[in-house]
Amino acid sequence: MHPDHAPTAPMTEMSAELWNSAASVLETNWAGDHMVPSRRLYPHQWSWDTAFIAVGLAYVNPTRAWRDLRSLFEAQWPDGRVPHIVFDPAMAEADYFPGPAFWGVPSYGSRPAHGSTGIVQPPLHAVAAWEVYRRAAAHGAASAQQARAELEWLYPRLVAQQDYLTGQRDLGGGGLASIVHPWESGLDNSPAWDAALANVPADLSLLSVYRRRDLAVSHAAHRPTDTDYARYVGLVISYRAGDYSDTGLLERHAFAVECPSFNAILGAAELALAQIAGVLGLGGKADTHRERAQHITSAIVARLWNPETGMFHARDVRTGRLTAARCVSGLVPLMLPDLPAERVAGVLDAMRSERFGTPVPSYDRTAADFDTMRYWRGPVWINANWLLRRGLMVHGLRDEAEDLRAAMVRLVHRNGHFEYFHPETGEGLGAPSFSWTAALALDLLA
Ligand code: 9WN
Repeated sequence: MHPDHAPTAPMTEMSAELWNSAASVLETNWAGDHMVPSRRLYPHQWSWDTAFIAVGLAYVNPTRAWRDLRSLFEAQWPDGRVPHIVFDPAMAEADYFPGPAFWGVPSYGSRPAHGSTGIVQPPLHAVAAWEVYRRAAAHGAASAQQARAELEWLYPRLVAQQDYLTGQRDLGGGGLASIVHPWESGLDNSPAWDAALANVPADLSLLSVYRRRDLAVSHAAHRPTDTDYARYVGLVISYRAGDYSDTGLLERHAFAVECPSFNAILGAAELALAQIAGVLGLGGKADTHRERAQHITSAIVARLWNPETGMFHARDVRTGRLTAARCVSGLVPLMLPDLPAERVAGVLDAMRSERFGTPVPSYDRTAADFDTMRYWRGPVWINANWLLRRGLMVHGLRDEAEDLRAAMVRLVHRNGHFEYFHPETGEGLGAPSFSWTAALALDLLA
C-alpha cells in the first residue's frame, strides 16, 4: 500500500490490518489489464465485479480502476451490450465452464480478448466510474485530470449500455430490462428465479457432455446444483441458437424475468450518468438521465411491488406473475432516491424483520428452504449489503447505515476476504481472496 493512499481518518490496528490484507488481495488478483474475481474459481474478467472492484481501487490504485473499466468496455458489443465475462486469451478453455468456445462469440471492439459471453450483468459501472472520479482529486492534480479524460471516454459507452438494456431488453414493454439468464442477475441460484426456472427444461445429460469446472475448485454444497446447471447450460444454448438476438426472444426462449435489483441498479446508473454529464458540461443530457431514472423507479414500483409482502419481487415476464420468494434483490430498490416514502418504509420493515436482519442474508432466514451454505440461497454477500448500505444513506438513515457498515467490516476482518459468508456463524464460504469483498472492504474502511 502506498502511504498516500491510506484513509485520512486515524485507523485502529484492526482496520489497518484489514486495509492491508484487502489491498494485497487486489494486488494478487490483478492480471495485467484487468482484475479477476478469484484466481482459481473465476480466472477471467466479470462485468459487475469490475464495478465493485473499481470502487475499492479508487483508494489504492485509481489508474488500475480506470484500466479495468476500460478493458471491460473495450469488449462492448456493437449493440451496446457489455458482456458478463470477457475471456482472457492467456487462460485455457478448461479453466472455466462455460468457456469461450462454448459461447462462440467473436471478439468485438479493440480488446485483444478471447471473445466474451453473450449475456449481461447489472450495469453498475456508471456508479463505479462516478465513485472513482469523486476520489481522484485526493490523489493529486494528474489523477483528477486522468479521471476527467476517462469519464469522457466512458460516457458514450455507458449510455450505449443503458440504451441496450432499456431498448432491446425491455421484453415486457413496461419500462424495465428483462434478464434472460439467471447469471445476468449476478445472483445466480437465487430462489427469486425458482418459479420461472420451473418452465425451463433441465436436461441433465448436457452435464455428461460438458464438465462443471466450479466443482473441481469449490465445495458442491456451496454451489448451484446440477439441475440448476443443466438449466443454465440449456438457456445459453437457446440464446446462442438465435445469435444472442433479442428480437422475438419471448417466443423462443424459456426465461425472461424483471429483477428488482438489476433494475434498481439500472436506475441508479442513470443518476450517476446525470452527475457525469454535469461534469462533462452536458447539462441537457443530465436532465434526460434524471428523467430516465424517474421512469425506471416508477416502473419498478408499478410492476414489482407486492403489497402483501411489503417488498419487491421478481416478475416472470412470460406469465406476468411475481415470484413468492422474498430475496435480498427485493430490498435493493432502496438505492433509488425517488422511491415513494411508503415503499421505503416497507423495504425497511422487511430488512429489520427476522426474515433478514444485519448483515442481510441473500434469502429470507425464515423460509423453509433457507440454505446457510448454498450461494445465493442464504449466505451473506458483501456486495449486496454494500448496495443496501448505499440505500440507507440515500434515505438519510445514517445510524442504520453505520451499523451495517460495522457489521460488514467485522465479518470480513474475522473471517477473511471470502466470496460469501455463513449467515449464522460468519464462516467464510466459496472462494477465498475474492476481489469485490476486498475492494468493498477498502470503501467501508475509508
Ligand atoms: C457466473 C464472478 C461471478 C459473479 C456472480 C456470481 C458468480 C458465476 C459463476 O461469480 O457467478 O457468472 O460461475 O458462478 O454469482 O455474481 O459476478 O465473481
